[in-house]
Amino acid sequence: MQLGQVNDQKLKEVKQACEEEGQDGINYSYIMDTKKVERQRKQSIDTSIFHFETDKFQITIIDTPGDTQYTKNMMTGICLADAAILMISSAADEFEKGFGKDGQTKDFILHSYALGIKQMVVCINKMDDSKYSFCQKRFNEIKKEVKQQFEKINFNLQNIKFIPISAFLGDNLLEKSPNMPWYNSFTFLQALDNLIPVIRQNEGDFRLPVSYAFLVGEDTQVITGKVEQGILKANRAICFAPFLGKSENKFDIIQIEIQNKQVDEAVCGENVGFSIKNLNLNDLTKGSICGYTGENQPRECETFDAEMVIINHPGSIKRGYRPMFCIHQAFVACEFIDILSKVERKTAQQISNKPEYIKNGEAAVVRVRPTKPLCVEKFSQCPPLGRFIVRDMNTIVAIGIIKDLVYKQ
Ligand SMILES: Nc1nc2c(ncn2[C@@H]2O[C@H](COP(=O)(O)OP(=O)(O)OP(=O)(O)O)[C@@H](O)[C@H]2O)c(=O)[nH]1
Ligand SMILES: [Mg+2]
Repeated sequence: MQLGQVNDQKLKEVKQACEEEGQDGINYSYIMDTKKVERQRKQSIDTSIFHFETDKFQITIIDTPGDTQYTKNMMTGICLADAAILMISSAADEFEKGFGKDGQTKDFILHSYALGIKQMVVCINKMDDSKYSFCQKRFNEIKKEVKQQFEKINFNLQNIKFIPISAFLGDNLLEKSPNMPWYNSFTFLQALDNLIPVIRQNEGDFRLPVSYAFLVGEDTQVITGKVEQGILKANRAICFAPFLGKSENKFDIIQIEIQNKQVDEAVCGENVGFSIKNLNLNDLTKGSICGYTGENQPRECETFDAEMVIINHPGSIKRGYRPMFCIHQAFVACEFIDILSKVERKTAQQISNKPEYIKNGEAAVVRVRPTKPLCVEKFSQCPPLGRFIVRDMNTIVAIGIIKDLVYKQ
């Protein structure tokens, strides 16, 4: 808003919606929360995207929901990001609730780390709240606790900035806040401009996990997602894995768009949309990977060997365990068919061969079989498609990377 990049049409729509609901003033969360149900419940449910520019960067904000009910949507949002912005409320009891056992703050940090986020801007928001009113002590206490959480998982603290803000009043967003003279570091905008661009894997086979696939008109299908490796070019034949159809798995790209502008190609890291014809949308699954047809096309796996650290499990994990694996845009239950070895956490050196079970704090290499069609890659070959989070009973059980895999014949 302050950068003047929310266009008039959008503002008009938001103002009108607030008026119709009899609200006092404008609810700015409606800029991102566009669905009726999100506005009714006053919380984000799905991820939403907004583009803006600073002097230095073109930035795409992927707003993810914070409520624990929508963790899957949060994860798919994080997978699309190069860096994360964590909004923490400093208001009385709100920080404590979010940071507590049933809150989402710690999970967000762990998810981001496991999904490859290396840089984070942590905004301690609502500094205007009446109880603590721009209080330095409150900021320092929250910073200290959150910092400890990053230290626990060995997140590089040099890549994290903590900023006290009031999103409502604009304090420390574009300009230094006169209400917090004790704070002498980056504003939010400066923190964004100081992010280090992520190194792209433009080399290598083109890979794009499908975020959304939908029909436009009668016979055109649009696919959206982030190019995770290689370059997407028009006039190339593409295919998908998993592909559930019996018809030919080969499609010509008609048009590529980035931020509603037509382009000839999209390099690694871009969030794009492209159109094709003759695809039955039911032939894709959540997490289908798009690549070029040919020798190195994406393929379904039969099993994969996963190196993981067990973070949170109340008992011992044995063969037959079947938790949920969250990998790029896919959520698939996978069975532990063999625990191949227990390894040293830091060095990945083998400690024991074929242990009976593994438990909290231990690291292991486990052979895993997906219960549904799934396409993944070795971490060494394509990191974004080779890292995962294991979830069970609404918590993160383990995080890890794929060391090896066997393709389906
Ligand atoms: N006092 C104060 N309230 C704020 C500030 N920023 C946001 N709020 C209020 O906090 C509430 C939640 O805001 P949202 O923008 O919906 O928060 P969110 O993090 O997107 O929440 P989810 O979508 O559920 O994850 C709203 O009632 C806002 O008015 C602030 O700087 N100060
Ligand atoms: Mg929201």
